[in-house]
Amino acid sequence: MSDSHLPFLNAAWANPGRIGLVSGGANTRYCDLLAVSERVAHYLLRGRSDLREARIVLLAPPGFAYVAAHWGIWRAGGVVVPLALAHPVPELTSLIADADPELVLVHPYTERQGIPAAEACGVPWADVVDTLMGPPGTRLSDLLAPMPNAPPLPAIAESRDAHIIYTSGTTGKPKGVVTTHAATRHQVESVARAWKITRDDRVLNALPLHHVHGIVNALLCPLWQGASVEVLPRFDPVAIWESLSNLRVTIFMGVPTMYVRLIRALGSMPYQRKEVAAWSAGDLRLTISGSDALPASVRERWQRITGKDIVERYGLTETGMVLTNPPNGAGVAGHVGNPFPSVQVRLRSDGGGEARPGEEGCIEVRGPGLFREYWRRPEETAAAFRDGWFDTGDRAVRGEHGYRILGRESVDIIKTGGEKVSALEIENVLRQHYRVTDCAVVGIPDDEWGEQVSAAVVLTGEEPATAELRQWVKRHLAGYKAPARYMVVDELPRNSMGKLLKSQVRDLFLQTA
Ligand code: MCA
Ligand code: AMP
Repeated sequence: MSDSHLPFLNAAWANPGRIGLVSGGANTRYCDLLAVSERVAHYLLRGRSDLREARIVLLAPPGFAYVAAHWGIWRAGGVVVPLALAHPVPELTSLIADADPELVLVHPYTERQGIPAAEACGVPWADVVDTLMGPPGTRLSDLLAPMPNAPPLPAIAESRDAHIIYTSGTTGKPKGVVTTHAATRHQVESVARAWKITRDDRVLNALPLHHVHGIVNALLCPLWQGASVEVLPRFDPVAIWESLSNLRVTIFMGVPTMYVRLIRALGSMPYQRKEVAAWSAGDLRLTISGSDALPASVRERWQRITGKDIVERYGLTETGMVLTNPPNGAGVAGHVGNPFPSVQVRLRSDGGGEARPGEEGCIEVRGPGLFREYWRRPEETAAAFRDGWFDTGDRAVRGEHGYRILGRESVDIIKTGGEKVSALEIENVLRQHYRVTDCAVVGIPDDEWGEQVSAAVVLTGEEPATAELRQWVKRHLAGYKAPARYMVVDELPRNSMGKLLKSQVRDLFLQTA
């Protein structure tokens, strides 16, 4: 086998016989991941020596095929563009057009939406299982056979791009966040150092694999250390409790909604299974929550049930991980602790200078793990930085227990189930419905989802159309973006200049809750 000199492979080369991945009940050794990803790389190269940062869209559920394809794209010199399984065809088409890839890798599970979207963009597609893993019935031993005449894989400079990960912003359409191999390595090393992740760890990953949380923290970081990762194809609380009960899992990472669901699922289990499950969760070395604020009540309930603390941390797609409570459980509820190694954080006060301890400000971040640019958006990239510091748009205050997140500067950014959603993107889709003459989308606090996407609409015609509106949005955007709550109003609150007053729209929902 040839070595493509990427540091993320070092642990794989050093631990060939160890289990790297557990998926679908099958254990995969590091040497098997290396062998299959090498085949993937040669398939993608088709005789070329280097993909030279060509983008390859990866639209596959978490599992062996996803990981082999991810490694293969990197080893061939390509940029991985992971897209969400939840996107319907129009949204996928728009993301694929934006990424401008040379190939879309679909999977039997994603073909229905992936193929029409790729074809609408005129981009070739391939089935990651049939084409790269061999037709049904192909034996693993064939895939793992040496490729004696294969040319060497390219050497990849760390300054080259590794990922484009899409995230929503205040400007409507999602933006592609471009991260280099060097930045990804810094993100991984920073997480591994802060949480002391070693090859003896076993991480249970039930996160979607199109976000930094699922990809960098819960997949690449453990694989980089030579640890093993069990990936689940989707979040299923019962399957998670089973994995925790049956396997020697040491680390679990999730968004707050997942902990709410896990606690609820435990409540409906038979008594004996409940005891085993709670006992296994208490056996975890590390339980991490991030991507949204962890309610103190959820943390307390988890602690009561399992006897173990949830460690809360804070991060962004553009920066990787930024702040964390100590992994020994010494964090204080409502706080997200202090900066990760090699990450610099400061609070910009409303007056413009640096905020003093106890004074509110906007979080700014600097460090080697930051993204390089928003894909093909130079103006938005420039606007995101102030004197070399990235402006997160999140407000916080710093005290003796570290940072406490207070909320976001923009009312147009909503976090629901750990997913960042742009109110403007949803409003644009709602406005295209023939019954909608005006609308305002806001996030309303919710115990399960953090915030629930909610829409106030002005409609033409007599009959209410809210079920129809939800279907309309789901035809165009991922289901989690479709407002769950609607309010039909005669007009929306606006100031004398005609500007929409979103805080008043939120109040309308809160008054009717
Ligand atoms: C799904 N539904 C929702 C939401 N999501 N309704 C309201 N709000 C939502 N957020 C609806 C669906 O439309 C569907 O309705 C029904 O609920 C079930 O949908 P399903 O997709 O099956 O839900 P789920 O699988 O239970 O998903 C919940 C989830 C998921 C597991 C919490 O949202 C999730 O995986 N979240 C994690 C996201 C994440 O990894 N974020 C990290 C990004 P219907 O039946 O009517 O169709 S942030 C990041 O990476 C930074 C770096 C960081 O700090 O971590
Ligand atoms: P994303 O753009 O999807 O990467 O989401 C990043 C955003 O998630 C941040 O800007 C915060 O608003 C939010 N976030 C992440 N972690 C936390 C946390 N622990 N508490 C509150 N908000 C968080």
